[in-house]
Amino acid sequence: FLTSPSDLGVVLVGFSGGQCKPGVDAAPTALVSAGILDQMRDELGYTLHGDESVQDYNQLRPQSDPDHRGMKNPRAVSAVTQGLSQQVYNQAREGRMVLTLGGDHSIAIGTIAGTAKAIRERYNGRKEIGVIWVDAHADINTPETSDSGNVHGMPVAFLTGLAKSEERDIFGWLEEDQRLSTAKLVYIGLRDVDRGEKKILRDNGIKAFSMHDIDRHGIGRVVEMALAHIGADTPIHLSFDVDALDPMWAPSTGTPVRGGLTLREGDYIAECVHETGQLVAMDLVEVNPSLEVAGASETVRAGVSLVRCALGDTLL
Ligand code: Z70
Ligand code: MN
Ligand code: MN
Ligand code: MN
Repeated sequence: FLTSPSDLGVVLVGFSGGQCKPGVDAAPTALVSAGILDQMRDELGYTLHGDESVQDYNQLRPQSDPDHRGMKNPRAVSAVTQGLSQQVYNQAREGRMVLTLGGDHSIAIGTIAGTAKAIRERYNGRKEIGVIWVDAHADINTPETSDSGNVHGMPVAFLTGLAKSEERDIFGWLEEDQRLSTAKLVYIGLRDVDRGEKKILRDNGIKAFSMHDIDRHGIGRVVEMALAHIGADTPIHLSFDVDALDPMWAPSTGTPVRGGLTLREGDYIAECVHETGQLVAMDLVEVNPSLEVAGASETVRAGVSLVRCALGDTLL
């Protein structure tokens, strides 16, 4: 595939403005301290690119940021994700795999916008990315359907154009070549989806595998069906919210929901995506080491494991 197999662009995003709980901005530092980048370099053999010091994106606050259409911190999240889209695009444009460590899931507005644009350019507009969104939540609220106003519950709506904005400084910067087709999106792990989101998923025929589907078919069949939906000729952006895992393995996250994936099921998804050879970018988000502190190191370890699996760690 047209991604240099050994070059990894690293983007570390200490940002928590897409939701209300502080601490998720400390995740990149915790993951790096746990050795995630050293392992990529020394064990998986990647050459790393990008700034390995964690950027404090919480500093990037506009002077005044009142709620807009119910969204909290709209200009801050918009500014951070706009910058990120350029940062990820710059890495992907060089043919590198891009690994982004968040941060809350609002940052995917930037990362996916960046990959979407780079891949369209790489294939002269003849190819689009597919996204595998592994999460307990669908994160597809529009500002109008959202009860919380937290933008981390809306990234997929903005990326697909289901939510649009005329305000340049509130996601109005998103252009057509940075967007994702609803047909090229698939969810795995859903179990806490708002009513308005269920209607959006239904009305747009979006492919989604809930925990119920995993119970019925097993993780093996579900991943097979998810990859079949994306298609073998499609570059994949894997956006992995650690809360897809059961709180038993990932307790330190903002919105834990019981009845989730086992760590092995999460790792298996990541391994299968790696095996396709189609992976071009991965996000790992919503690790919050300041919540359920006793389980923080376990949550960080789970995150490291997911990234290792997606980037090509093999069992044998
Ligand atoms: C809810 C909302 C959400 C993550 C919570 C929750 C969204 N649907 N996403 N935790 N990662 O606020 O829109
Ligand atoms: Mn999420
Ligand atoms: Mn989630
Ligand atoms: Mn490999």
